[in-house]
Amino acid sequence: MGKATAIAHPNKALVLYWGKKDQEFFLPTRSSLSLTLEGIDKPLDYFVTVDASDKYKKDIVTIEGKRIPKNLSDEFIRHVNMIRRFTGISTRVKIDAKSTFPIGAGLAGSAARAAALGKAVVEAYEVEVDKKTLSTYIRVGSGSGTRSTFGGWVHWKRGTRHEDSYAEQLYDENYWDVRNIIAVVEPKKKKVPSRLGMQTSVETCPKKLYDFYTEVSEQRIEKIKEGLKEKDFDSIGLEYERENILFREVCLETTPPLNYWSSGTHIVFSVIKELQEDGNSVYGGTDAGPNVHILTLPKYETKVIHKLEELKRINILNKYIKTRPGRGVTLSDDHLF
Ligand code: 2P0
Repeated sequence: MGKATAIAHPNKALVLYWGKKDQEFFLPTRSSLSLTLEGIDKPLDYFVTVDASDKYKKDIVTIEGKRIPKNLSDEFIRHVNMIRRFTGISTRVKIDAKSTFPIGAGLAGSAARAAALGKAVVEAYEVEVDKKTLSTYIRVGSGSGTRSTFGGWVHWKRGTRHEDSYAEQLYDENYWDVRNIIAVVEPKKKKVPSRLGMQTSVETCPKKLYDFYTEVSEQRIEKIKEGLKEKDFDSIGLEYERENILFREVCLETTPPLNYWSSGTHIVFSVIKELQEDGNSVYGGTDAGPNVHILTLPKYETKVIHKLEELKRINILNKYIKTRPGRGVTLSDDHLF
């Protein structure tokens, strides 16, 4: 038993996770594929330190040394309790976390948090697990977190039970220098949290549409895998946009409708269309929020930034965050306490 610190990054799904078939183990209804992200000008890191010791009579959770609301600390503890179930270790822990994510950027960070927490707990408990198993331990903290186990391009296979719903790295962060520029749009109102939103979609989206959404993920992943192999950026971009349209339809056909977009989102997409019409390889997608993740290549970056600067000047955009393929979860000697 000891102290361990892990650093993790968020990821952006190109084929999305939106629904669970098991609420306890976070088994998804479909497979997904993502790119782990690292900040270019500023870090996008989530740090978690875990100290496991018999000296703690109960679990303690803080963020930057401060107490946090019970619902948030319960999230951390629920995740640790799941890992206790898998490892048979019951030692109490003290946890502190720190994020360098920009405030109000709509990067919920739940994926990075779960990845850092899962890795730090396993290390503090001195349990030896391979990365595939680690990804399953992370998944039970936050579904999307399983993909942040690895750097670069990652496939989360939906599987049928806890052991076979895991993440697998397709290509690491050095395979291909692409850009994901996050256009941070002013939200019109607070969004429905992903966990609740996706469950509502599973329960209320017309079955035919949701079944199609589930089934199409495998062929979409295959197409993106082919595109990655050939480094065919436009074929990946087209699948990404198609996926985004379908995700939006699933959200809007949910009852009550989940309209995550705001007027700024529509404007960013029209700017992306203009850039495409001018022959630039620039593609957009969203998460469960109004921000647009613009996937492009370094050679188009200046043009994209120029357009986003214009949108900032007229207050359509709050800011933008430049990211590139990032590393998977790693350990650090720099403990938070
Ligand atoms: C994704 N999202 O694939 C999708 C796209 C949001 C939209 O995974 O309940 O925070 O912790 O498993 O992982 C966000 O959901 O939900 C998410 P839980 P999570 O990235």
